[in-house]
Amino acid sequence: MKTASLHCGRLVLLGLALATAPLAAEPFPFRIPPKKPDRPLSEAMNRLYDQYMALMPEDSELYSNFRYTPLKGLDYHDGDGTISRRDPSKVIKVDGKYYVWYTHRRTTTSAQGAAKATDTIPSSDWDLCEIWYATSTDGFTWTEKGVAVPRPPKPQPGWRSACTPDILIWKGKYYLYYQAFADVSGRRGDDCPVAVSYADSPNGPWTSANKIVILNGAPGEWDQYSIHDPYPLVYKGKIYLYYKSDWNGKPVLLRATGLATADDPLGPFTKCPLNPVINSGHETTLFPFKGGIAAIAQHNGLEHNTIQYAPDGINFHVESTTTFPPIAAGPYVPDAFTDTTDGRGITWGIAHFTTAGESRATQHSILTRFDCDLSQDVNDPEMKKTDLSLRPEIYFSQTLSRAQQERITKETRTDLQKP
Ligand code: AAL
Repeated sequence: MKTASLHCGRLVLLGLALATAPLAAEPFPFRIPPKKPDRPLSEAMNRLYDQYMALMPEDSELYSNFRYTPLKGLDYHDGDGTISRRDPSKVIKVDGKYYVWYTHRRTTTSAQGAAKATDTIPSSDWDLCEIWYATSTDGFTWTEKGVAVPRPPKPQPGWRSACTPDILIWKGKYYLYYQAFADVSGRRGDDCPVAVSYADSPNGPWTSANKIVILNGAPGEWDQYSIHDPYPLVYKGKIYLYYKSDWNGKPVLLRATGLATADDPLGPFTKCPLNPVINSGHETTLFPFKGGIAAIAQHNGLEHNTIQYAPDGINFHVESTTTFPPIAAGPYVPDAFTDTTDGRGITWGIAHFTTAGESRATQHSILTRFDCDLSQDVNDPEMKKTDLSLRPEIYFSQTLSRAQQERITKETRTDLQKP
């Protein structure tokens, strides 16, 4: 009822505004004025001039569509579900080579759910995992180098599963932040904090800090159960570590992004008092852009499939909507750690698809390359197209469920009986 009365109130106010607004002297011009015209404007046209960096996708540095290319060089056991790679880190370049870290699962079966999980049977695709890494000299063909962070012995953080890594370079040292599961994912929920390991080289050896650096919130706080997708950047002289939490619980699980900052990679991290700072997304991707931070939010929330921008790294707003954004993207962000005040943006990276495999028995995740133009230094008009002209079969692949068909049949029968 509250929503309806709020909506009604807004309509009344809008009606009053329209009734009192001076009628426009003349119709809006054919050629879009480059600057906001001094005349009455609708909410939509006010927003076009006030909220966005550009007036059209072709001119927006924070709009892009996305293109995908299968990676070469990684073996998935013919897709039998026993190997999974997912949740890649950002890509870094060291001595003329690209590096990426990711969740690596190698188990005798695919994920079987919490009830059937054992010390060797995974509950989820990211259970019983380690962090592995791969290198490349072109971003398309990758050579797997092996384990970076193994599961440590119980009861060290991550003994059940170490997954969903991201990389930070700080004062010449390398830091891998990752979800440190101390229980079977899915037993209560996807509950975990974040731990960190460090090394002098991207090739390791990695030393575990053997401590939790991003703690779960206190009971009743939005991030009490899960600290997911740690995503460190260097901004304003500090480590800005963005993370996701699953909150609100049953019956509707929500996802949002929080921020914790520190002066030292091993903490202490201070959570932003305005958390959550992004109200949608899942494994949200972020990068320095001009003097602020940009984000790609996908999967969940009213603002999913949007590209957002926070001039201060905290207060994000939607800059554009997009389609088929990369999932769990780890972009190549050359200025991720340079504490830049003029972030140049991104053009490619690694992401994942969690829907590989012909059935649940073989379900696994695979890594993919994505390309885009969210860069001040590139102008690729093909990446600025909004109408992707997708073939009918893409749409027909989104079929009605049996329950939806039954509902529609019932509604249609009822409707046809009406006069
Ligand atoms: C991912 C991430 C986190 C979750 C699970 C593995 O997409 O959000 O890492 O725990 O799913």
